Amino acid sequence: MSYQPSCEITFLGLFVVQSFNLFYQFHFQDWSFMANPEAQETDHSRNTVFELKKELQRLVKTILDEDDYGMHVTDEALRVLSCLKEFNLKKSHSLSVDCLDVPEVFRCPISGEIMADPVVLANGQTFDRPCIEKWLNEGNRSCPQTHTVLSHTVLTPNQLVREIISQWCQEHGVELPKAIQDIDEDFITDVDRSYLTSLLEKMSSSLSDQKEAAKELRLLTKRMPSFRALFGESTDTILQLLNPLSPGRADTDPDPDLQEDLITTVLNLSIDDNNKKLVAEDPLVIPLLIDSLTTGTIETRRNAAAALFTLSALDSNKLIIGKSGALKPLIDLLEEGHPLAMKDVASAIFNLCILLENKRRAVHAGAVRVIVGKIINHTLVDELLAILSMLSSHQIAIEEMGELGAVPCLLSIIRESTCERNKENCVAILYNICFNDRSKLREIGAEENANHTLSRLAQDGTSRAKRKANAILERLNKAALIAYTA
Ligand SMILES: *[C@@H]1O[C@H](CO)[C@@H](O)[C@H](O)[C@H]1NC(C)=O
Ligand SMILES: *[C@@H]1O[C@H](CO)[C@@H](O)[C@H](O)[C@H]1NC(C)=O
Ligand SMILES: CC(=O)N[C@H]1CO[C@H](CO)[C@@H](O)[C@@H]1O
Ligand SMILES: CC(=O)N[C@H]1CO[C@H](CO)[C@@H](O)[C@@H]1O
Repeated sequence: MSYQPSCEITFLGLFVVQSFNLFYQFHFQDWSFMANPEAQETDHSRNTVFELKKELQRLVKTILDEDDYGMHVTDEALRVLSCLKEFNLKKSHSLSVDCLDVPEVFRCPISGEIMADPVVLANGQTFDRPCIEKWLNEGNRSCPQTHTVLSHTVLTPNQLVREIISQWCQEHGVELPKAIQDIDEDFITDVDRSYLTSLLEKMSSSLSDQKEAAKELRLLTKRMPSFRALFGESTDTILQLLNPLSPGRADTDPDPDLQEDLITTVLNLSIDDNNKKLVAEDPLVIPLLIDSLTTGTIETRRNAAAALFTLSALDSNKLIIGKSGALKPLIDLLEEGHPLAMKDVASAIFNLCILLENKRRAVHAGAVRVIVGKIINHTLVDELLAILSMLSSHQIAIEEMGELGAVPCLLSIIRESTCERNKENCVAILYNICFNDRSKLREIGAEENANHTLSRLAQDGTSRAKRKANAILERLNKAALIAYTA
């Protein structure tokens, strides 16, 4: 197992999948456990048998060698034997799970069985759906595990845990228990649909009605993916939702709580892949989100940035968002440096700058000055180096970095950081800088002669880092700036 699910992951559910995409982009790593090499199944069961035999050997040795071996040792030996027998009998790749060390977190806390349909309860605990439904249907309104009273009884599928369990089962040649089919979905959506309609109608009503409905919509779109999907059914729903914030109505600033709830609802709507196009192409939405980067509570501003990040998953949306002028206010918000908002803002900038035109826009909006300043101040270094590395293919960006003293800063990160990805980004940026500016090449050469930073990286960096470091060293050598000893 290369991956252990944690409580945070189960709780954050779908949004985490989004963030993992980002993580993936920042780190350019293979999220290989999601790819399913089915061909390895036979190998896995062969490995399982091998493990069982080794385990048996260990147990038998204990029994033979030690006088006071405990009862549990013989029990374990019996269990392993019966597993081997089962495997032999079936000659199939499907072992019963009793034969394996199932990670505790895969088991439903109620039944103790592997979860076929993991769902998240209101307090963030994960259970198998049939078990927790039975519990709730019996009239219980508390969490079976923590005994906290539940604020509601909506169950949210935990896709990530389901994915991880299914992957584990494949790897171990275990058949995943079949999930009991969900209750009639049409019925749910019919009820939801009329509820949504009634909430949206309140958006044209009094301020207190609007506020109450917005709170409810924020909760529903946060907790129920089916509710998010409902918004995708018609273009009018978004329009109705944002009615209180629409430019015609706003002679005064919107109520800050109402604005926060509505913008957060837009964020959570946008998590649904099927909504991304619809939401971003509504002429009202992107300008409103951009506006919300500069007005309202910090939560509003942060969620507006997060919504822009989520929506920018589509290239066509990256274009719309960039064209609408989102980069300048995002960079201003980054510069402002509110710890709550920084990460979402950096994610949005990163995603948008994948598009060449947006890279240019970001550079013209002063991204380099802000980012280099933050990195020098040791703020959000990992994320910002990834952005800076992306921008460093732009001529003006390179010149600015030189002027801002990026070179000694990047070299010191290579010297001191323990993060390979950061070192790689630093050397990639230095590579672009030194091919552009001879005086900077000299600066790098002086550091190299004193500290051998690049030579060291060329020996034990990642393969991309080695390549870049060697290219710089070669150039330094040609320019007779260092005594090159490869
Ligand atoms: C860096 O930190 C110092 C001290 O906290 C602060 O005065 C300065 O404005 C910061 N610079 C940037 C670019 O954030
Ligand atoms: C070499 O590294 C030290 C820190 O280890 C640093 O203070 C010094 O400035 C570096 N030398 C040059 C020429 O950059
Ligand atoms: C209806 C009901 O109360 N069901 C269960 C609720 O939780 C208790 C334990 O806290 C169970 O004993 C009940 O069966
Ligand atoms: C507070 C809020 O409503 N925002 C939520 C939007 O949805 C994501 C994912 O479900 C949550 O993490 C946010 O808290």
